Amino acid sequence: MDKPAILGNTPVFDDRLGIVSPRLPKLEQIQDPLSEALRTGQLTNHAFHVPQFEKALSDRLKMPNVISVGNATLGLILALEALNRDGEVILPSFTYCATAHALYWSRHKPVFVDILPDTFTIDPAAVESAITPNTAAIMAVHIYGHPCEIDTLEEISKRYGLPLLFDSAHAFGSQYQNEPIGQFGDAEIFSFHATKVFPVGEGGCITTHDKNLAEHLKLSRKFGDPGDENTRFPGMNAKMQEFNAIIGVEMLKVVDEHIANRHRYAAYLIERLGRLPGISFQSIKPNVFSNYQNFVILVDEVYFGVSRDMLFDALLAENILARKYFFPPLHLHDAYSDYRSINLPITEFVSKRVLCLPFYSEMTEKMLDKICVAIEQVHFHANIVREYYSNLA
Ligand code: T4K
Repeated sequence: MDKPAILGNTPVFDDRLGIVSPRLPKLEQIQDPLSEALRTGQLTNHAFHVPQFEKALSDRLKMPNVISVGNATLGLILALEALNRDGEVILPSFTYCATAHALYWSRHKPVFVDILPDTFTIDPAAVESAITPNTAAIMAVHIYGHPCEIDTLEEISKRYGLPLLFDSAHAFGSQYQNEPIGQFGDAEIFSFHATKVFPVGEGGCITTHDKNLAEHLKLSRKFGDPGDENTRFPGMNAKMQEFNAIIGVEMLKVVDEHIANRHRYAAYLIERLGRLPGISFQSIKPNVFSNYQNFVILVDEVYFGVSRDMLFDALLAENILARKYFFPPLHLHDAYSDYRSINLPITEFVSKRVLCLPFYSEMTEKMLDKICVAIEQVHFHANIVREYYSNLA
């Protein structure tokens, strides 16, 4: 087997392979509505395409209330504010910073808890142990598109009378027990960021069964103004733009095909990389359907031969830009330095080993093969790669 590029060989890819590569509509598919928006100057304030997109989302998610927002971070803040409850919110530390930062902006205090070792989603037992009289809500995250243990979380939320929110930023198109993600808890918040399975640029939406909550959210994303210029409360500007909704309407037509592709690519990678000692994967539970927002491997240095960080560098030398989502976990970020000493052993174990590989809605077999070859080469020459590292030290 060839030596890896980090030892001086030619990289497997000539050009840099990024972690994501959004598959967007072709210009001709959106030319008419785009031209119309440009001609009329109707660019925002829910003119035409945003309501049309919301209706299409509502049909797709089988949810009566879908409230589009400018991005998921704003959606999280609005949903947390709308609870109108002070205090602590229980959430995982193994997530993107936006989940916790939203608590800062809604003036809640984060309580970070551990995750499950197989799916990396929040551990319901840890949630229950963290509940105190100060708890205001639970915020769970469908990490990498894998739904949380929703039944157990909903049961806990009911038993303690606590609102349950889902950060569903990763999970558009995922399902739990054959029902679309978006149907659960008090509200779910999706991201349509360029890096997501369902990309529109910047964008997101909140889904809820609660009509009153939906009405409040519709007001709060638009300054608190129902349209008579008498604001009912100090809302913010969290509106989606028409351009993003135009893209969204087209993306909805292809998202299932994209997710089906991702399943095929994931099966290929699991079959091939699963042969390597020390490489394991996020478990996908039988009662869920993941959209495979990310494809992640866990690297066990003892069996694979090199650490996750060495593999990351070695892949970079091959022109493969993997990402360490989510390392460090949030309780080890400077922004949350008060939490540095909390004990989250599974979170720390996973985040030290996890590596997200480039993973797109459209990939060629050659691309997938080359990613595997790059990883296989590093494993095969692990001793020399380690030696290379110790010479650097
Ligand atoms: N909750 C969770 C659990 C989340 O993961 C996120 C966001 C949120 C909430 C908040 O959602 P939004 O408010 O964003 O709707 C990225 C994204 O910016 C962020 O949306 C995402 N999670 C997070 C996991 O990843 P970075 O800092 O890794 O992005 P960046 O700029 O390094 O881009 C990654 C790759 O994507 C690059 O290789 C290039 C490619 N890319 C990027 C952009 C911006 C494109 O191809 N097109 C683009 O427009 O954070």
